[in-house]
Order: sequence, then structure tokens, then C-alpha cells
Amino acid sequence: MHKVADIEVQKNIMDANNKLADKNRKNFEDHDIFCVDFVGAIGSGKTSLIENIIENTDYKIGVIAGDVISKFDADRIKKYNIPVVGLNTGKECHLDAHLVNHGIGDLPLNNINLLIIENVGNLICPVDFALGSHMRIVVVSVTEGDDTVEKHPLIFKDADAVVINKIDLAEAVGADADKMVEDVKKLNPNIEIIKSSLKTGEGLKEIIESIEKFR
Ligand SMILES: Nc1nc2c(ncn2[C@@H]2O[C@H](COP(=O)(O)OP(=O)(O)OP(=O)(O)O)[C@@H](O)[C@H]2O)c(=O)[nH]1
Ligand SMILES: [Mg+2]
Repeated sequence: MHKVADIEVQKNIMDANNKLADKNRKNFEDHDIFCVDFVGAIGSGKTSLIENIIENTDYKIGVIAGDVISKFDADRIKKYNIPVVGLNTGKECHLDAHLVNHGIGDLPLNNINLLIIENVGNLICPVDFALGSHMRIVVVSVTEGDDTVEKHPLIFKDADAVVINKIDLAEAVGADADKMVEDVKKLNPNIEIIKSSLKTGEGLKEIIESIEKFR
């Protein structure tokens, strides 16, 4: 009995989130904004990737940075003098469409053509929560271990592109980045997978091209 009630509640929450995500997406489209969200493991390089995209493209970028209790990532982005909103999730391990909807309200949407949303570092919780983005990129790195993809399949099944970052450290940590690529392909055969190092700049051009293609 209890289990049936739980499933019903969960379904209602998901439906409500999806409706709000659609509303967010419509809002982006009304303002000619392409929205990408970055999900991935803690410390995999999501904020570093945003910084690199800001430094290496001419987009009018806005950022929503999700963190559990701090505004660290938003503060890192502020030095670029672009619109940024930091969202604290409190105890929650993911952003949702409702929080993003609040964040959008603090952004000058007419002055942005690429909105990047950084989710809380987590490979499990964000999976079910659409935010309204047009493209979802998963960022993992070799330092989490080359079994990360196998252990967290769901997030890779729904993604539009995958970045396997920190390949400069692969040898040092004994990780096989090509194995990670093969593991993603097994889960999502047509997805674009890019190996990168934000220390050396390898793969950055391909990541930016992937966003451009998706647009
Ligand atoms: N060696 C190496 N270090 C990297 C690379 N990319 C990011 N880092 C470092 O990894 C650390 C974490 O990077 P962040 O960009 O903060 O990672 P994040 O995914 O935003 O982290 P959370 O928001 O806390 O989940 C920082 O010290 C970065 O300088 C890389 O390609 N190679
Ligand atoms: Mg970050």
C-alpha cells in the first residue's frame, strides 16, 4: 500500500518539474537563448569548462551555478563580468526546474545568447530533473576512476554529449580514458564523446564545436 502511494507522489513531482522545465525552455526560446546544462561528478571540471568557454568564445554568456551551500562557483564566474546567478540547493543534491526558474528571474535575458547551467556535482540525483535546457553535457574525469561510467549508467543514457576530462592525469592515476569512451558508447551509441584536458587545452575546441553543432 505504502509503495503505491510513494510512486504516485513521485510521478506528480516529476510531472510538475517537467512542466516547469518546458516553461523555462519556452522562455529561453522567446529570448533566442540556447541553454546547455553541465552535470557530472564533484570536481570533474564543470566550472573550469565554463571558464574556458567564456575565455574562448564570443557568445554573450550567462551562467547559473548550482552549489549545495556556497556561492564559490558563482564567485569564480563573477570575475568575467558576465551575468551570473548562484543557486544554493541546501541539502538537495541536484537543481530542479523550479530553482532554475527563480535563477532566470535574476538574469538579463535580452543580453544573453548562451546560458550555461552548472548542476550540483552528482552523477545520480540530477538524472530525473529536466531544467529546460536544450543540451545536457555530462562532465566526468579520469580521476574518479575509469569504472565511473559503468557504475552510473543512467546519466549517460540521457545525455547529449560527454566530456571525459583531466586526461593529463590519466597515467598518474592509472585510468584508461579509452575504456571510459567505450563504456559510454555501449550505453549511448550515437552520443558525442570528447576527451579533454582543461590544463593543456586538449579537446576544448571540440567541446565548443559540439555546442555549436547542437545549436
Ligand atoms: N589536471 C587537471 N586539473 C583539472 C582539469 N580540469 C579541472 N581541473 C582542476 O580540478 C579541480 C576541480 O575543478 P572544477 O572546475 O572546480 O570542478 P567542478 O566540477 O566545477 O567541481 P564542483 O562544482 O565542486 O563539483 C580544480 O582544481 C581545477 O583546476 C584538467 O583537465 N586537468
Ligand atoms: Mg563547479
